[in-house]
Amino acid sequence: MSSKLEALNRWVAEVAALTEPDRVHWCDGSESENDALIERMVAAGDLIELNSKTHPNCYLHRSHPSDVARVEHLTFVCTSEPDDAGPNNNWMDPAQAHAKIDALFAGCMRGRTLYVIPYCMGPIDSPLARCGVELTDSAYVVANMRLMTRMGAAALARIEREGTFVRGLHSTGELDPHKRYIMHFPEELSIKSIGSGYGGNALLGKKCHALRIASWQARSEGWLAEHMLILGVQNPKGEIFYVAAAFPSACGKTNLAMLIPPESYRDAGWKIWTIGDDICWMTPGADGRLWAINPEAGYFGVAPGTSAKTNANALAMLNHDAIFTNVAVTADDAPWWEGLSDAKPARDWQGRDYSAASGPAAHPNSRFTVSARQCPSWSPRAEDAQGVPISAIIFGGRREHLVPLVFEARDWTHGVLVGASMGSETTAAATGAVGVLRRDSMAMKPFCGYNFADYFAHWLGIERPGAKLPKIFHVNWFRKGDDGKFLWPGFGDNMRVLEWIVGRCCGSEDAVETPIGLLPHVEDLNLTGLSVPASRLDALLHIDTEGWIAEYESIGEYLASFGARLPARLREEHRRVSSLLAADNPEPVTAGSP
Ligand code: GTP
Ligand code: SPV
Ligand code: MN
Repeated sequence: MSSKLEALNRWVAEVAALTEPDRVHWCDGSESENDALIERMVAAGDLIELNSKTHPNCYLHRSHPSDVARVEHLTFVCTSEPDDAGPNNNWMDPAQAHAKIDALFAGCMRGRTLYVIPYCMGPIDSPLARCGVELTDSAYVVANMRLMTRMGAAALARIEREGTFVRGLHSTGELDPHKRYIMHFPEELSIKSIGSGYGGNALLGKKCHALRIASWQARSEGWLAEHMLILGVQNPKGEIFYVAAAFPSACGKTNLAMLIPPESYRDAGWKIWTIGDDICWMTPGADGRLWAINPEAGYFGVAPGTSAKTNANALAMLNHDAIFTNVAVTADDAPWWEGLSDAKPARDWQGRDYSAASGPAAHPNSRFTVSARQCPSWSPRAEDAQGVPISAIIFGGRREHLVPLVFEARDWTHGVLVGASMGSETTAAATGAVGVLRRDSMAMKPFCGYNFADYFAHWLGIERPGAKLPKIFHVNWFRKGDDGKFLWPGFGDNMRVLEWIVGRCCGSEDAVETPIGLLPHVEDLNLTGLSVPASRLDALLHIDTEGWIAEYESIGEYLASFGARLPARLREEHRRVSSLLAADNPEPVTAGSP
């Protein structure tokens, strides 16, 4: 097979000449194609069939133990000018990068099949959607791309019509961490990834295309490509407010996107609708509002911690037609992970007999892949070609200390500063140390395909005459008390914070001004049915002025690291909040004091 688009045929031929596969397979996305692929993977041991009674059409994949997460240190943005990639990215000269990675691609598909995967990010008929083609030698990638994107014949037809597409070349190579690179060429709208078969390293439609390349395109075309979930909050009057939220990897997007409100809320008629759990593309509409689509068609979600108590919607969609990666299994071949249930794991994520001595049964970054439509709270608006209008943007991270449960930015400029200043303790979603506080602006540190200084300027520039922009908030579900335990119950109870946020958007909720932004009074939060002592609620909303002064000093140093390219407006906004904090300090530190 081939396509009607000569440019595509030529590229596939070039890649085949370089990588020397035994055969080339053009994916049509059909069920029969998927069935055949799964059958072959099961025969080869790449997939393990799970219990077909409790989990029909569910499979387990065990990735190489050295290939279990994104690799930020091996991820590059290759622009002609190093400053266009910025201090937030690893940079390599494009010609040098091509030479280095092409040497690894040479002959790497001998004995393998080269799969051609045409895919569409976003509803297939949406003007906001964009297409790509991934060439890969991994059948596991094909099966995942089929769930995560609109993949196959319809996407190919659109690509042939439009004539343009993002080019992604992927090979698992030798799965050798020393021969692993994830390279982006935004000026050429292309991606080359070798040496990993895992998640965002290998499913190129996701972080590589829909965030790194798309963020670059979005800047030049006047829209935003963000690491955000999208949900709809339906109130008892039946009105639905759409909210987008950016939290870093493994900080709660999937869980918030599928939230089940507490009983008292459900009884009153509240409901949460899920549009997306990881990526949001937002475009200013003719009415001045931001209109958002979820470019993905499935979820690649964190398994550990997912339970009937924390995320019943996720659990409900995982009992059929799902792929599990690096989870444990029980004696009767059901998937298992820490936090799921009291059942006992029989084999761990590496297939070894489970022993508590060899660490967690499921890898901390083990994941499930499943079609979005299987989610009980899936919103049909996820297929709306125009997207949904966004009323509020929420930033948030994992902060054990200092950062209150919720606050609201004064205006768009302040909101951009709040997003740019985000900090979060690192998680297992990327290789490296876990629990280390780092700046992760807009949760895009690993995903922005260009200089953060220019990205902040682009965000500020979204505010134009006539714009009706969403209000911006910051949340922290992860503040801990002196006992080292989370102060806030989180999960379904986050609804209480969402209600305040939506209320602020329509002017029905009160707030108190502080130097860092607007906070609810404890009594502004609906706490019906919640048994959290008043002292803990006070702690959750407490502002430690001295701690915030230190935080703003550290934010100032971070912003200064972007040099002269940092927008002056952001620097001024930082100065404005810093002086409010200084004025608020009950015991200002005077020079020369002991
Ligand atoms: P990526 O897919 O990596 O982008 O992650 P994500 O942002 O979608 O995170 P996810 O919702 O999968 O949550 C990651 C981990 O945080 C899981 O183990 C959750 O159980 C836990 N988590 C999510 N929400 C909350 C919360 O409100 N409180 C607490 N304490 N933990 C939470
Ligand atoms: C993340 O790390 O933010 C993810 C998982 O969503 S991955 O697709 O591996 O990037
Ligand atoms: Mn993510």
